[in-house]
Amino acid sequence: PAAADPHRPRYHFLPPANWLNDPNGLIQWNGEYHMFYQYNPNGPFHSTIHWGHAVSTDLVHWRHLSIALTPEAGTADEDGCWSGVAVDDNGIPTLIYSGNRDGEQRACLATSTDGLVTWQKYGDNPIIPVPPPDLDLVQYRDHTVWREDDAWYQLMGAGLEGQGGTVLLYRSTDLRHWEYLHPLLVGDAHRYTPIWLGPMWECPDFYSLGGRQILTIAVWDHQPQYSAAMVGDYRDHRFIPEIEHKLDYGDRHFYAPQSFTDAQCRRIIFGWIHEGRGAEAQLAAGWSGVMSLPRVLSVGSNGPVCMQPVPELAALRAEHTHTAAIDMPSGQVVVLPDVSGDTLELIVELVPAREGLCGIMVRRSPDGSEHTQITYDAALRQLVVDRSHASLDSTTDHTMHVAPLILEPDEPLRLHIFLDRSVLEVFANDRISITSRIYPTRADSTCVALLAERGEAQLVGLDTWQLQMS
Ligand code: DQQ
Repeated sequence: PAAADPHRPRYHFLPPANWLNDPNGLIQWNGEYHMFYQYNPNGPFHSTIHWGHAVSTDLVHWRHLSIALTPEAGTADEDGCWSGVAVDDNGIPTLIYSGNRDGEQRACLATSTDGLVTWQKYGDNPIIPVPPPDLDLVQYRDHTVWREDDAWYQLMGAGLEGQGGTVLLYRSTDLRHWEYLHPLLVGDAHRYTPIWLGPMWECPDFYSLGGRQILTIAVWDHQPQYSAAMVGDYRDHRFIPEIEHKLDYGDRHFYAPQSFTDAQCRRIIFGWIHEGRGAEAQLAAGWSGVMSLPRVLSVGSNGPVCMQPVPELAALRAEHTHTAAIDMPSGQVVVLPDVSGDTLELIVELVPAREGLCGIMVRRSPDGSEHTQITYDAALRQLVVDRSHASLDSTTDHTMHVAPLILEPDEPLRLHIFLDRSVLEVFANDRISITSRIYPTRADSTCVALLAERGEAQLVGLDTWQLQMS
């Protein structure tokens, strides 16, 4: 059933069937990229989680390997091997992950001696048997681990009851014995601006980039909300954030991201793209969850964390179409006769009218009854992915995704869009992204159109590629 499903992505990574959530253990080893992920081999739903595993030499083509971690009865991970990371311990590949037992998560360790294929769990798991005793924690799990001076440091995600999300800092000399230091940072769940950081932080990630220190977290409030980035300084083992923003404005469609540094010194990030259709539809499809495209992280000129699709994705490009400049009259939808498909890369440059709105429609049916709109509103200074007509199936997610975007006076709107059937990844002006899911019901919902409102807009140019996995 999975292969016949018209919503199943063609070039995004996902397991052959069943459930995927968070990216885990991202590492480049002997030139190969390894991706582990939260995986339920027994159905398209979150249950007893294993670690799936795949390798790639180019971040685009992945080869599935056997399951890396399996929950083991009578041990600290008997109910699941939850999220974690991979580190190079002096030549020994080592995983630190959350063992799930009786609804509680504890740090566990595993190592490999055959090039990351099979993993031996440490005999004394869990390596951190209890959370710090004097803290009243909402939840407590997930790890990021790094080397600093002569020691290993680790952050665990958590939440302080009545206060907010936090990350707890630990230190170790051997990765197996950990000393708790203090919270690196405590968020305030009662503060709503610039963004709400919620009661609990999952999947922390902590690294320096462009001379700044970055903390990314997944904001959890009984369920996944969104990923947030904080940019600031790391001094005396404390983190002082200066800037906070959503990492991707598709909210739960870019959740629990993890990043790593590759041999080219690029910081590369993947996120879990949550479904936007109900559990029943996921069961019928036989699969659930998609990995985002790999993105390169950078710190923007005025401070925020930016993500761009990796250049290697050009390997997917097949047939190319160029659409030359045209004027887009106000109040009209201009259907492009030469451009259509459901697995596309689009690079489009548009100039909105002052205070006007302009954009592009994808997955549009010829009669317009289905379409997804990606528009920029110059008056509101917002980029919007409008899914209100994305599908005639009313059980699918139709909410709007809105991102703030302030264009400089002479700056055109530049959209870089990856469409992969039900997956939509939109990058705008090299500084914001919106990841989304759409489930058109009609086989002919493959048209692309331009639109302008409240004044004439200009198409500067559009390049389209059909994308294909070779
Ligand atoms: N997913 C994992 C947890 C993590 C959550 C469980 C985030 O370790 O907190 O599958 O999506």
